[in-house]
Amino acid sequence: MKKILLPILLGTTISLHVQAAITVYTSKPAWEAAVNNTYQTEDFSDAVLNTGISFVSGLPGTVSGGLFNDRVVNGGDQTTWNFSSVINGWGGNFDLSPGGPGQGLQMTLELYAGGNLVVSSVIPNTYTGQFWGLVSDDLFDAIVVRGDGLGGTAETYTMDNMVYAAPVPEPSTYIAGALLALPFGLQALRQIRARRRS
Ligand SMILES: [Ca+2]
Ligand SMILES: [Ca+2]
Repeated sequence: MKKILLPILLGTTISLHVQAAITVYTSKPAWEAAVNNTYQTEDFSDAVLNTGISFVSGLPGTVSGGLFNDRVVNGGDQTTWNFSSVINGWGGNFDLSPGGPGQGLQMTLELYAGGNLVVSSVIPNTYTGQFWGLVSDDLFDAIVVRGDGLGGTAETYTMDNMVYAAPVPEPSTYIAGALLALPFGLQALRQIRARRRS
């Protein structure tokens, strides 16, 4: 969740702090709302993936039965999903019951700007098809799925209806929108613009 602190001292001083963050959603409607209902879905109905997405898997993973099937191991086999253009949202319906509950799944974002971010929330090994998704303040173009350490020696799982979203609107629009949403926000924006012109 974007945290915006807006101390407004009678319109004379405006300080704005935006903290980078990853927000995890276990409700698909909430995730959809967070990406403004603008996203694409790969439903794995056949082995031909949507244009611009691909995966590299150690096992390797397969598309069969209308699902993506894979097995990952903490410190071993992992799966990397690559996107040809940057995204800020990703998710899917995960079933970790195949092979029994195992290590759980841990995600790492490979950031477009360089470096990576480990997502602190993992997909628990109790998932049997529920939605799990995230939205990141930092754009990314790949996501790595690894085994976590919840139990057992691996995690065999399926994923269906993988969703991914490109960032809209632009960050400057977020800030303007946040200002407008606050009392006196419109007045503050006008004062900023007036100050810029003077
Ligand atoms: Ca499917
Ligand atoms: Ca499993």
